[in-house]
Amino acid sequence: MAATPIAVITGASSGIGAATARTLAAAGFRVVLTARRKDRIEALAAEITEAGHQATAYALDVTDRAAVDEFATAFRSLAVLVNNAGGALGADPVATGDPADWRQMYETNVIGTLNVTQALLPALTASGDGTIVILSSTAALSAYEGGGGYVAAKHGEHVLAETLRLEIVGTPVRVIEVAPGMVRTEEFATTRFRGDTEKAAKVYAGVDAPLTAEDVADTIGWAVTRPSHVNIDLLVVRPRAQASNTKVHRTV
Ligand code: 8X3
Repeated sequence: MAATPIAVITGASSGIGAATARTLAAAGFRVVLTARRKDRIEALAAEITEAGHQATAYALDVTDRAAVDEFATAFRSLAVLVNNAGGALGADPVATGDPADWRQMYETNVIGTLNVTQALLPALTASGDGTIVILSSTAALSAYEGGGGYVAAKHGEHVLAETLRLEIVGTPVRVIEVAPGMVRTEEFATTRFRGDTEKAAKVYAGVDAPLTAEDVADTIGWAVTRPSHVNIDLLVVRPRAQASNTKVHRTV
């Protein structure tokens, strides 16, 4: 019997990462959940296991290269890596944005993805049929006022995906970028506004209906389960009420 293919998901403690873990587990992958918050990924792994699927949890900070390298030693062969860890900090204009925020966003979104991808690329290649998913954002494709360091970091992640695809063509690994627009998750906007739930709620005010984490997980699951020779280079997914980063239909 062939071994169950393994999928590693970073940032699996909540939102799109957690939903993707559930989706890929249901699709037949043994999912390895990573995030900094061990209690959360352990609870999710238990939930997935109880549902009759295979899941394990491994506490990991993607910006800690030594820890990422240590984690990678567990894999000789890997089918799927979903680089989901990342996020936004602040919505200040360029004129007043905090360089520390910019640096941190570059560190988590770009260097985090680079660390995990570099460390697991040998195992993805060794599988003979590997898939790397990079969760960027529509912020990776065009700018918006107040997007600042997040837009810059996500553009960096987009370029990482494009460049890697060019460099590894001819190897049995595909690179899929999924770029979601407005997604309402438990934490994204609250983290961006440092716990200010009122400001966070305004992001989605009057929007019928923002994407959910499950909507995005569904697109990831679809892209990952296409036949091996089909590479979904870039998948942009937005709610119907959002026509661009700056054109959102609101009822209030
Ligand atoms: C999330 C989309 O519009 O907040 O990546 O940049 S947005």
